[in-house]
Amino acid sequence: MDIIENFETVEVTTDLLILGGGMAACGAAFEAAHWAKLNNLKVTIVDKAVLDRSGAVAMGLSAINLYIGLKDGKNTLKDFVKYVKNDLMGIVRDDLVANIARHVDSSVHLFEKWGLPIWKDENGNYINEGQWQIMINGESYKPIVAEAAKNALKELGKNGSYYERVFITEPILEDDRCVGAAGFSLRENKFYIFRAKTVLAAMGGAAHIFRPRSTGEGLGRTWYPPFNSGASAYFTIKAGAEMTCQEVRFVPVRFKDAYGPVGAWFLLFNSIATNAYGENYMQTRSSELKKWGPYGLTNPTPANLRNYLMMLEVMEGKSPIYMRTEEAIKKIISRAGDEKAAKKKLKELESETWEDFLDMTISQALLWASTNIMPEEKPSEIVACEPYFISSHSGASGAWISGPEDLSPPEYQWGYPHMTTIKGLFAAGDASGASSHKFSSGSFTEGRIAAKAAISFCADYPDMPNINPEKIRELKKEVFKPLETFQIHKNYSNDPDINPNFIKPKMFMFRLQKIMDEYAGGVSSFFRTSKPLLEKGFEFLNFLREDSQKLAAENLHELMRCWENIHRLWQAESHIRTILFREETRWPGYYFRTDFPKIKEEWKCFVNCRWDPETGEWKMMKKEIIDLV
Ligand code: SFD
Ligand code: AMP
Repeated sequence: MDIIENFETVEVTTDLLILGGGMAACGAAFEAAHWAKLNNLKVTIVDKAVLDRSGAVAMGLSAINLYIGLKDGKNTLKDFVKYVKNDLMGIVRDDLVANIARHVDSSVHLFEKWGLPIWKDENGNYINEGQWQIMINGESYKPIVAEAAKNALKELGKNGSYYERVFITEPILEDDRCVGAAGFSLRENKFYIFRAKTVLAAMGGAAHIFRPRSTGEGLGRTWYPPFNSGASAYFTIKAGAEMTCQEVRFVPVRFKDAYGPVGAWFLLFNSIATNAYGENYMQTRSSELKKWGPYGLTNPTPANLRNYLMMLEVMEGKSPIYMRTEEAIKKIISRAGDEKAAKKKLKELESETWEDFLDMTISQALLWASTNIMPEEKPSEIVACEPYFISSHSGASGAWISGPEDLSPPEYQWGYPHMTTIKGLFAAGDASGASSHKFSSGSFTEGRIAAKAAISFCADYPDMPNINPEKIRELKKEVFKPLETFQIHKNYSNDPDINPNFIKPKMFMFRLQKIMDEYAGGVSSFFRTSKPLLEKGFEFLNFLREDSQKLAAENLHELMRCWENIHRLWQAESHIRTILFREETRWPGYYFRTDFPKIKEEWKCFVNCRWDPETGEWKMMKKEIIDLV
């Protein structure tokens, strides 16, 4: 009997299908429920995990990194757009950044209403970490937001539903329109076909494409969650959508080995980082910034240039690099007043600094405890980590989406806001590109904007599309093929992981990471790459693509791992192709093209790419940057 016969095919029909259960997806469900109720439409959300603790906010967060504060006149949208554009070295869509920013405050107010504790001063105002970031007690951030999304769906009665532990593998297209998705349950023998009038991709970014610093004993510890594995990029690429900024990966600077974020230290506690000899490299190397166009000379220095100055120190042998926590705390305490006030302040700081990690990167607190680090006494090492694909922080890779009618120039507007170039397919959060710095709040907000537009798409296209049954049979075969491969060949060797007839997903992932690390400028290559290296890496990637046909899974969990790695492979391929195409170095602290070591005016443009589902060919394109501010 064929393995697939063991799997029941479950067909779900809905109007709006939301893929993913993270910040963008929860925002989408919340907003869609309102409009769906008015139009008697169905909304369905599908997450590979459990909404309460899935995605990048699973562990919680200690700050909301995008809050404009429009009602208090704290900031202007124009200032924010300028800030984001500068941080990305000129490469952003002003229309998208502004569209998210003009709505984000209302999302933050909702979070507070739903019970998220936001730090306040004695006058009841939010406490800022930096100009755009506000502090929260955020260990329960995700359950709070997920509860609101689920409650909103409940309001729809039988028209609102969510599926958890269902892994989405493939888009389904009919006549150039996205009409659904295929997936499988991680707990039951069920194959899912979701048929929809419109689909919103919100399956997050991608980790574990480059070899992480944490290997061996530390494997699985990354900054971005290892369970975000490139599903959004894969889904939109495979649907034939135009992608943008696939070269703009994000290299975060983090506390070494446990990946604790640095923002609170730099912005709230005003710490500095130094090399091993106590030199503040942001000062000693400031002349380097002049080489990087107007971007290097503005305040704050773009994230990638902050990285770059640190990387230069490391390459000169001046590491370890330290976050000078002890100096920062000393300075704050010295301003406290008398001895009693100083003691009180120290206690306060002690709890704030530990909570910063306990709220979002618990392992960093564990590492501090296990290595006898008390931040008030001893500095902590920081490093530039392996690259990630995340457009919601200071990266930008994702689908090329239509902008809002009232803000976007015609070149950036072809239909419903936040719809990709494929009819009926929308994208938000890490899934949509060129609108960085949205973070948790902006991703939730973008989900809301995209879902509202997707609901109006349903109203304009009221007929439910059909899916060819032959296509469903083919998809089912394809999805479960790794289970079959394992069953056919498992008795050839004694070790289930080693067999000449197949490759297990873990080994596959290691090979992908090695290629990316050594040829596309990962940690071991000091983030440097070049045409010859990329071309060689591409050759190996082609072998890996051939071997993806031989992926084997012993059980449903491993089947998910197989598909995660196929998704990663496509993210990796689009990345290599795009880095190769852009013949300059624009973000030296993200990757450095040694053969084109400078920033060039002629490359002040987006690089977009598209995989054609008809021909299987890739096309690379330059797209104009149209500045609105
Ligand atoms: O400072 C499938 N982020 C921070 N944002 C902030 O606002 N403040 C902070 O303090 C932040 N910090 C931070 C952050 C992230 C992490 C990991 C840490 C620290 C340690 C960034 C935000 O979290 C991020 O911007 C948003 O969460 C992005 O939202 P979205 O919706 O694009 O992605 P998601 O939340 O990760 O959700 C993805 C969902 O997709 C599911 N999924 N479902 C079905 N099938 C598949 N094949 C799927 N693949 C994935 C996931 O399960 C998940 O539900 S600081 O360090 O930056
Ligand atoms: P991180 O902890 O690095 O994810 O950063 C959290 C927030 O602080 C993000 O909005 C970053 O852009 C910002 N940030 C982090 N470090 C700095 C810095 N040195 N200068 C300015 N902004 C920073």
